[in-house]
Amino acid sequence: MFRLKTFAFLAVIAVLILSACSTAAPQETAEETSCAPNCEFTDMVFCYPQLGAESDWRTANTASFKETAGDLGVRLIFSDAQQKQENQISAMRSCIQQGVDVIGLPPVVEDGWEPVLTEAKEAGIPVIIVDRSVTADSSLYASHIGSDMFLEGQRAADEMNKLLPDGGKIVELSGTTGSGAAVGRAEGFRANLNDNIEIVDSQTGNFTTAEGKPVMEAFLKKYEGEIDGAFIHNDNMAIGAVEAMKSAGLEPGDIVIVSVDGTRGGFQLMIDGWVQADVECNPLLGPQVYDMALALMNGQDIDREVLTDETVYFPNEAADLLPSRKY
Ligand code: GYE
Repeated sequence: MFRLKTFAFLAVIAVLILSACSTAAPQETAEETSCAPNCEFTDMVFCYPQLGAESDWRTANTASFKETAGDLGVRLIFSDAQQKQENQISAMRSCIQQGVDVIGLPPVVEDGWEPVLTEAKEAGIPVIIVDRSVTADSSLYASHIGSDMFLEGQRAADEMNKLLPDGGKIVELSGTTGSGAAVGRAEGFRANLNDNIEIVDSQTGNFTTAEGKPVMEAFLKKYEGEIDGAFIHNDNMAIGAVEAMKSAGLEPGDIVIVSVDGTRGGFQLMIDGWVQADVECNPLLGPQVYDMALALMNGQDIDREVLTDETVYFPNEAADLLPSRKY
């Protein structure tokens, strides 16, 4: 009995010592990174608390960060917050505790990041806001790399104006409520939409196919025969919306659709005649973000805002371009 207790006691001590060793990484800061100014990618521990896996855009974004880390030799600490801000915040706190070199944050929503950004700043860990924006003061983070969501909304409206030159009634399937992507696209769209086009309803489909479908079903019931067009904030929701339109017996073009992302799914919808314009949003941000993270580790100057160069895709080129699409 005594021996058993002694053994158990020693075992507990051993586990405690081992776990202390594995979590007690040195607290490095950007300025104090010991390799600066000659840090290489193989010196970098990079934290990416991904916001979720809600869309093909997101899957491609995750793949870009994982594959590029593998190619460069960056040590990536990756997590998936399942579209919950509190999960992203705790993943960030864990990275701060581990003393990572740089954090890339793709924020699920815009508000509420001040406390954790302040904690990162106090720990000397630079944060690059990736993809969507935050409302926090820009002194709390190093830079933002991502799309101009307002411009995407404007581009979507320009296409809707061309599709409905005599005006009409449209619905909007918007992205996650409170996300920089949904807010920017909605505002940009309204800024450029012609006065003779009326947005009769707007509901969120949370950027997913599964949630986009019932939203469109409800629109079709509520405004039977009245809808001329739909602005849909991403291709995955467009896929769900088209399923609803098919079930309701609609044909391609009965309701014109402008979507966003330019994923393979969106290209297929253009080829099949359902989507008339797809505003590009590029998820392949890994290489750019790691380059900036390395510059930060080496104490170099960086741009405080880097917006992705994007375009609009149309059905007439969709079949030719689809085979070369990376996402
Ligand atoms: O458009 C959508 C994804 O934040 C730009 O998030 C991103 C958006 C993208 O779920 O498909």
